[in-house]
Amino acid sequence: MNQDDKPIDSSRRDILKGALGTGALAAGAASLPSFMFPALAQGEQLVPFTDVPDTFNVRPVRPNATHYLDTREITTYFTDNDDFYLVQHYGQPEIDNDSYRLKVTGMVDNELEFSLQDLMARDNIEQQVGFECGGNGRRLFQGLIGNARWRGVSLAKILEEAGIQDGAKEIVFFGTDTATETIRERDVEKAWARSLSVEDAMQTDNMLAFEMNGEPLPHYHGKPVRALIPGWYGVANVKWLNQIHVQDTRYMGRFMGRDYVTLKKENVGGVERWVENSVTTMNLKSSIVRVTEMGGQHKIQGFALNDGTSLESIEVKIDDGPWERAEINPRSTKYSWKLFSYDWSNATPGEHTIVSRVTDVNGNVQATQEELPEKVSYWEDFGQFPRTIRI
Ligand SMILES: Nc1nc2c(c(=O)[nH]1)N[C@H]1C(S)=C(S)[C@@H](COP(=O)(O)O)O[C@H]1N2
Ligand SMILES: [Mo]
Repeated sequence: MNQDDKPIDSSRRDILKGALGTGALAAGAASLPSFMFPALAQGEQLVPFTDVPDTFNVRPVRPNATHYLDTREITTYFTDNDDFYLVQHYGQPEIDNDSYRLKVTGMVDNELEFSLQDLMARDNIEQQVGFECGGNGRRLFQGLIGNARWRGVSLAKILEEAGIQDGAKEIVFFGTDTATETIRERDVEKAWARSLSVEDAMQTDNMLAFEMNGEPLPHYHGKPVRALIPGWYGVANVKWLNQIHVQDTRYMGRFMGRDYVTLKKENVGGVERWVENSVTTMNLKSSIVRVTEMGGQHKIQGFALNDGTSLESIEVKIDDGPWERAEINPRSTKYSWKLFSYDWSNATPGEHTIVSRVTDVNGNVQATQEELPEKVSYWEDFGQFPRTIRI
């Protein structure tokens, strides 16, 4: 294992949590490079955002509840398993490792069944992958987000072993979690599921993960096995995975066809139309999450996420000033989040508006909210996010 891949000592995070807002001491932090998002050093303070209301409240993890981070507290490259955001729509099923089975069914030459042991015995792969919920956004100050080191096995190799038959179109991933859905006035029992086209499913980086930051996949994150589709919004990463089904029709379940569906105005061959799309790969996005001050020197920090395309730059703009390049954490990998840091010299007392934008190597630039198409619903909130602070 690469030394850089080691999760940061979780005790440091605890220190930081205790220190936030109190200006208390966090030993050793001052010697870390700025892009490490060190815990607050002696004399270092968080500068309060004026756009975060005092009533904004991040609750501790509770069973079956959505959990979001206080992004002002992002100080580690890997998110603690205990603080990594949580979204589940049908609850959090308990699965016994010994009786767990994953089936591969449908239009395959060989239907397969794996125990957890069977999966773990295959060639393992490990990747750093960060992702956000397709419903993440400014209303939660981007809290539905996390970055972790995942271990598992190749999805494509399992599908190859099963042998996808000609004419197959879609791979459906079923979770163990079920709920009663009322559809056209009828109550039906449905398992949580998402699908991918055969082509998307066969991408070599896709994995079935059973470890998160060096620990067995935690219950709330899909124990014992989840799909992990790097570069995609979190909704693709089906937790408590128990069946992979290959079929020749589109899968039209709620989380493909109705929820996690963005409605936006687009030009369709010269005609302005309202278009619906299922959320897929992550849009190019960055956001500022914290500002610190020490000895009059300010630092602006944030993250970027996208579909894995290399980045050209992340820039920061203060008030009506020019775009200035931020430093991107060099330990970033293709699918990790990219933390950035910008040294803000000579910040003047008063109210300021600060914003970041990310540009990829293909010249795509994160747009302002105003430049983006007119949109209904909060899915895919990836426009620039100006923040306000008081120095
Ligand atoms: N089985 C199952 N998998 C699921 C979900 C779910 O409700 N059930 N929610 C999805 C959504 S919308 C997101 S954003 C991610 C969140 O993963 P996390 O809770 O591990 O952060 O899980 C995805 N996988
Ligand atoms: Mo989500």
